[in-house]
Amino acid sequence: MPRRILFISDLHLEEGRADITAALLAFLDRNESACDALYILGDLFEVWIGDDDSNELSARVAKALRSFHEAGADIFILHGNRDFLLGTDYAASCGATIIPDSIIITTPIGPAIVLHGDDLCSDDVQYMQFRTMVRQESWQQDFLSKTLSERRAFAEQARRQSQQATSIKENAIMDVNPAAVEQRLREHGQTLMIHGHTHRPAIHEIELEAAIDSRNQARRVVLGDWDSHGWYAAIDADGLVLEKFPL
Ligand SMILES: [Mn+2]
Repeated sequence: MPRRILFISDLHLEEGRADITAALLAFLDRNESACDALYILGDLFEVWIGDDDSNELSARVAKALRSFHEAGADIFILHGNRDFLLGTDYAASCGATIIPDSIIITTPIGPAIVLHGDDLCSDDVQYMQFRTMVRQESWQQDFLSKTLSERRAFAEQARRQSQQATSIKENAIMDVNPAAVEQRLREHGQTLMIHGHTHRPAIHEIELEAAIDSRNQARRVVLGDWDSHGWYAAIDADGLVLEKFPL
């Protein structure tokens, strides 16, 4: 049983944001040897076009994660909607294991379901179609067989289209669908959910429509994106906290 678990997501690391990379390295330093497991719940990187696209940023991050792992923490990486192509080669270089979306984990306060959260935004039909396409093994194999410059061009175009679409979509569509949340909890028989993606950090106490495992309430923890602040959730025997710190 891990004694202290940390959760982060949505760092959106990129060359142009050296401050966020520095904040991650400092965060790892502060928590080294004081953490048994680190869960990265998606969008560690702003863009990921394949493990063969090696660069200074990914090498630095891998080195820092690896030494964090060697100091005693298991590291788990879950795919986000931006870095879903992050592969087992890169994860291995980080001393990390890739875990599937909506997996149940053990924590000092009981089991929890962890996920990126993008597939809870089910009102965004257009995005859900895109997600289904790019999560297919065949699509990914085809994409990864293209040259790096072809992949870069595709990623840039997808990003522009997503930004345009996001600016005209209603605010509510961009958040999770409450029925999808309860359904996901019920499918897995869980009453604690931790995710990122929406950039709306909060701890939500949910009154369930119908009891799950004889409980009428569930808790949904939303991690924050790293921008002006870094965000993390921590669980130990004393409970769960959601914290932020200035970058
Ligand atoms: Mn995301």
